[in-house]
Amino acid sequence: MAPLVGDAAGDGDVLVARATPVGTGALAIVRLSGPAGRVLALAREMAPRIPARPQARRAYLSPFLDEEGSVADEGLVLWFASPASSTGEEVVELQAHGSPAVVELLVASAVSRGARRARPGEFTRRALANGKIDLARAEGIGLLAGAASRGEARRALGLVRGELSRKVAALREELLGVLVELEARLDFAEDVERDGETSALARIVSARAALRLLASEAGAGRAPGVVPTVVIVGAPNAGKSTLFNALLGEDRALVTELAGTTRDAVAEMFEVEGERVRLVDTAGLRETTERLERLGVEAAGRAAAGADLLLVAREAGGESPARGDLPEGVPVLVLETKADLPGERRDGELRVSARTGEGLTALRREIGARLVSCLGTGEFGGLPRQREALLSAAAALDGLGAEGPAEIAAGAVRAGLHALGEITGETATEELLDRIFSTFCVGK
Ligand SMILES: Nc1nc2c(ncn2[C@@H]2O[C@H](COP(=O)(O)OP(=O)(O)OP(=O)(O)O)[C@@H](O)[C@H]2O)c(=O)[nH]1
Ligand SMILES: [Mg+2]
Repeated sequence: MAPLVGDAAGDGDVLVARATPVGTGALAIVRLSGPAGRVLALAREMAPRIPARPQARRAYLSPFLDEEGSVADEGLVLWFASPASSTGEEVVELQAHGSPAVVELLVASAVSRGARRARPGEFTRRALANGKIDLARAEGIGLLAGAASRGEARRALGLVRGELSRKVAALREELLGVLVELEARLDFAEDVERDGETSALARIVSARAALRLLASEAGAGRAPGVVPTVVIVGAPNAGKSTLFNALLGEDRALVTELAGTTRDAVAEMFEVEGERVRLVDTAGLRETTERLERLGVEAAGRAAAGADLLLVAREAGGESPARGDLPEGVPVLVLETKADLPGERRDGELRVSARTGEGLTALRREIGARLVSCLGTGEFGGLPRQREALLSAAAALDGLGAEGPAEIAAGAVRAGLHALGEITGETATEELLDRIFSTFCVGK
């Protein structure tokens, strides 16, 4: 069975849902989607001014009737004939006035006339089932709706526009070609030249490299809404909290001339180079017997261990934290703070003064550049699932040698194709689709 044509596409129900956000606004759109003929018939009961033979995509002004047939509102109606619609089915959109009460009346009116309230993501799922979009693009739509920064929006849009889908489709094509070649060799072993074998192997090796490259373009594969964490650490009084406040543009953390001011790890969201980042200020690292301060130092260690980037603040002429105080494996950017004060300079360190603002622009740029490795260099956002599928496709192709039998190579290529199909949807199971679409909102 083609896995995409599951119950979501085949139940024959007319779906109804609000397509615009909850709350008041100038307009609210109620959308209906379902089998050809049924949607129009139902919509004409609700909006009697729709002509019997409407023109697709033309706006008609009509009263909108509630369950009892009383006029609940008045607005524009658009009819989209199947398959030239967002879901591929027959679609009607009612543009009502943006009151939640009116929207509910209209949805209830549609339900009383035989429609069913759509489940989260169900419209998109039908679009997927009808081949209007592929799974990677559908996920992009979900991400774009929730994008909270320029960077997130850009990467989600990359998915929506098919940046990942196109590359995955090209790799699938290539692997299918290799499979044909390998299977020809299985069928007509004697006839195939030795050349054929090396060509299949070379193609597998380069497809594998392309898969790994694509995975790195996709970045660390963050779940939506999980933003990178940048943690400021350093000796007491190094100017960490002042820098934290300067980056945020507000006096969030306490600053005093006393060493050991900060105790709790203080976290705030901020945007750097168009990316949302969680910035954390921490207690100065030092040996101490004072109980509260020691708790603060321990909290600083925990925050540092979970960081995607550490900003190590060091006063000009001051001490850097000992290597042993910093967690292993977390990228470090050493900063010389209080650059407005005289002091011994060290080459190659970024100099900043939270007091005068010197170096802050360069620091923001540098943070942005360092985060690329976890956010991805590609023009699309790699979801964890997509990145894992790319890597498991690559892993399936690992370890094939020129001497190996063609059956094994063919099996590996099939496994690679299966993993890639989970990105674009060809091999996605109902269970996977359920999981993905359950994160969408109703009306999508
Ligand atoms: N001249 C100058 N003074 C600064 C600068 N940044 C911080 N200071 C001063 O240095 C002192 C310590 O600053 P904090 O930001 O509290 O230092 P901290 O690293 O957070 O200190 P702890 O929380 O105690 O670890 C304060 O008196 C600040 O005014 C700077 O860029 N230039
Ligand atoms: Mg502080």
